[in-house]
Amino acid sequence: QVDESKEVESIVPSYACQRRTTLENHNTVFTDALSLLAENAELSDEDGRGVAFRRAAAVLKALHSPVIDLLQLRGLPCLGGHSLRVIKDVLEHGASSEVECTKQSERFKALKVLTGIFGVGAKTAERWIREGIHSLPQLQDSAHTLNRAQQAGLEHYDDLNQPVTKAEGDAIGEIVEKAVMSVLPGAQITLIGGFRRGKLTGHDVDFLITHPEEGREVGLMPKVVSWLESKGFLLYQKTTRNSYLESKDGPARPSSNMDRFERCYSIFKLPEDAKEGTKQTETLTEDTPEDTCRLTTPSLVKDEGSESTKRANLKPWRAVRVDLVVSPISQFAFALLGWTGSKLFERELRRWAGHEKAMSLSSHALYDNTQSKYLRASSEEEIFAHLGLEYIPPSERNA
Ligand code: DGT
Ligand code: MG
Repeated sequence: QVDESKEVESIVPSYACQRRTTLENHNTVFTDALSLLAENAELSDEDGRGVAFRRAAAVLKALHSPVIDLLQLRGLPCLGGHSLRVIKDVLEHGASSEVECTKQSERFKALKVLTGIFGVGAKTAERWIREGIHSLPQLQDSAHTLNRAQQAGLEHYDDLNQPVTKAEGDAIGEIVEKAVMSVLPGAQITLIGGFRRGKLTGHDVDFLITHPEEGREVGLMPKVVSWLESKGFLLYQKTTRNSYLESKDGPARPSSNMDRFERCYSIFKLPEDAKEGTKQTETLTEDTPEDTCRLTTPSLVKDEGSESTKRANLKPWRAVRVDLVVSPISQFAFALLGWTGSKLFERELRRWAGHEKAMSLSSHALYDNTQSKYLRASSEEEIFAHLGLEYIPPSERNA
């Protein structure tokens, strides 16, 4: 008996970064349920519970067949009592009562609507809900002054809540490449985030920019942003020095060459014809009635269904969230690994590094606490090797 459970456990190792998780998920009915509870926990400032549900979902995503019996789960890691109850409920009744209840709760619905605004986090949404604001019209009627990001988020609410396709991501890639090449020839642009993992849609498009000569990337971001702005491609942008290092997950103290790490959160104005251009080169034009789709999607922000709203939505462009990150070449491999995701895969990599190897991993560096030194790497493969992990390619990091 004991041996048998050990056998199963060795098949599914407990850290997500030790497993290969493709996009082929045989257990979506369970993972959707667990992900929704994770989301609800995260929106309710219960990160611990959130991670527990995410880990449970990730284990089911890594299985090679659908779960049809609880006995199949014997010996699997990361499945706590609560997650098992949810899975059992789904197995027995086709749905989890807790999930259905959460989905229908006014609080969850309001949190979803409000955090659906770019620039609004769980804390802000929570505060508004306490004041009785549950919807976008209520927010607009309230006396709240929104910051610049939130104003842009509200203005482009419908577009930003519509998934970004790979074709749109590629079209934006071409624009970003043009911008970067005209301000720094020789620079390199890499698509990161979910699209690098092979996802077909995403909530944004993420790019990592570097230059093969260390130091040449300094000052690049403002130039790229100016170029994009001058061509009318940006509806909103905020450039920051990466503050991730100061968070609890980063290494204790950044070394001086880390100060260059810059990030730009933006909202792109993607012309419809730019998108069509990429589509044609990829698959020949497949006539997706995207404008029609947008027409029938009722705008939550504006006066629903009025003729003027419909006309306003018939615009020749669409708003898309785009994140740009610039990294010096010496940190490129760490940035690439850190920004490819998934979020859980990243979290598990850092947990593995800290708990199993006494190392601190960030998107900038890997520090070995035992040897008291930084470990260099010029490829993701080298970082996995430093960590004593088998290399997992991006398409298998979909934990
Ligand atoms: P999506 O966009 O919904 O398809 O999903 P992803 O996987 O592209 O997620 P996204 O765009 O939020 O972030 C991409 C990856 O970048 C994510 O897996 C973790 C990482 N990441 C996000 N924000 C930060 C940050 O502030 N600092 C660092 N170091 N990494 C971040
Ligand atoms: Mg993304």
